[in-house]
Amino acid sequence: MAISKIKNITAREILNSKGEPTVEAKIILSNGLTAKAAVPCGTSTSSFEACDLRDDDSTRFSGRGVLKAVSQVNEVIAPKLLGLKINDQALIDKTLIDLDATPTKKNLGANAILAVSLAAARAAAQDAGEELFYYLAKTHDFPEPKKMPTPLFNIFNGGAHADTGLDFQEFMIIPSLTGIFIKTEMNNKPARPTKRLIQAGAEIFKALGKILKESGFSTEVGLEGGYAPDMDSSIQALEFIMAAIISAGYEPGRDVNLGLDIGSSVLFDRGAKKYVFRLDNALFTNDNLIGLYNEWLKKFPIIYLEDGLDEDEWAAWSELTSELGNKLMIVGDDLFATNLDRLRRGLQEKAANSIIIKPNQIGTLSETIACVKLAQRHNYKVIVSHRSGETNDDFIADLAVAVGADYLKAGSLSRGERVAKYNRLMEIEDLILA
Ligand code: 2PG
Ligand code: MG
Repeated sequence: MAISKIKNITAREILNSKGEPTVEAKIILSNGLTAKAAVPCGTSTSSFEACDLRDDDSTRFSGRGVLKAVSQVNEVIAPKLLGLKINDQALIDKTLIDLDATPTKKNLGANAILAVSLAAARAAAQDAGEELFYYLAKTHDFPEPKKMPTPLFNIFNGGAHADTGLDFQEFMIIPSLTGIFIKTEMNNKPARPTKRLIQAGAEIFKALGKILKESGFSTEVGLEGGYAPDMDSSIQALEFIMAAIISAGYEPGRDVNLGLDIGSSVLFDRGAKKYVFRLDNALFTNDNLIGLYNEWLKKFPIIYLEDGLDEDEWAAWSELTSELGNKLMIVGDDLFATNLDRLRRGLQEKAANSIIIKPNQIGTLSETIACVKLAQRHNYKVIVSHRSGETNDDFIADLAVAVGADYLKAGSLSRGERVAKYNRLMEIEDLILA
């Protein structure tokens, strides 16, 4: 089959789920097929992420417009890529990287670059007449996708993702297939395991809403669709979640475990080298915090701890991993920023055992996949993740399945831009198991 070439590339400014501008790119192929991709944007971003290009024009969107990034696609990127074969993702991404020529992609903007890189992959899959997850796996030398990632549902939003004073950023529930099978399916494997996990997540989310309401708390949601009430402490939030799991008919620790994204970099006072927890009215050193996590592990079925420490406290991360790494996933997000160099350092220093993968932290699909491969070679658990500012683009669901990720982290069971990813995951499961 003849491979199509890139005939046209255009970009436009659209809005993300925070009501802020972002970039959407569209590619038209020589055979007339078209594909689009839109990029997300973080709130509690790592200092080591690739840079979005913003307009800095205070007369529009408080300076957050992306018209410059759009024009980088239309005027600078498009002319260089026209005529390239759409199936050569490596060349497309290399051209983008070389054209930008900065380590942080600040010239063209990571938002401009990623929109084109992802749209190209989608166009190539269409050109091949294949599903995106299948095409990505095949063309990047992953085994044929058979295994689905476990979803991580963030049902309480705090930190920089809500205005509630809850210091920790994300409280997640992690339904476990083994537990749920034993309890509710009498050892019969459900025909569609991912659907069953998503069902459990949604039931617990609803149960939590009911309990919060009955207890006089708000059921408004934060940036990622999790509840965001004013709580007295992080422990109280965890206790509410435990109650919701039970009320929905599941058993904590067997059917459903817990995960936390502390988002601790935004709490860290670098001068004083202390974490400032306003809600608990406390200052913590790295050691205090590791001790606190240790205590919590005794009380709650926590199996996942993301950004438990500041993004540049390498020695403390190594200590955390050596103390708790055999009991739970120590997950680097801001720490690694989907960056190969930072992951290499982490591997050397035994700083973690799991990594968050966010394409927009690094800016191209090829670099994202290189980071996944290095992590997998070292037996790291891989979590493909959304951002707090999302669009309805569901590319990450396909990416997670294609690379055989252990988890997909896409927020709560509410807000269209969050459930879009879970809905695509269920669609993929149907395709794989058909
Ligand atoms: C995180 C992400 C997504 P943000 O910290 O893991 O949940 O948040 O996109 O704001 O960086
Ligand atoms: Mg995080």
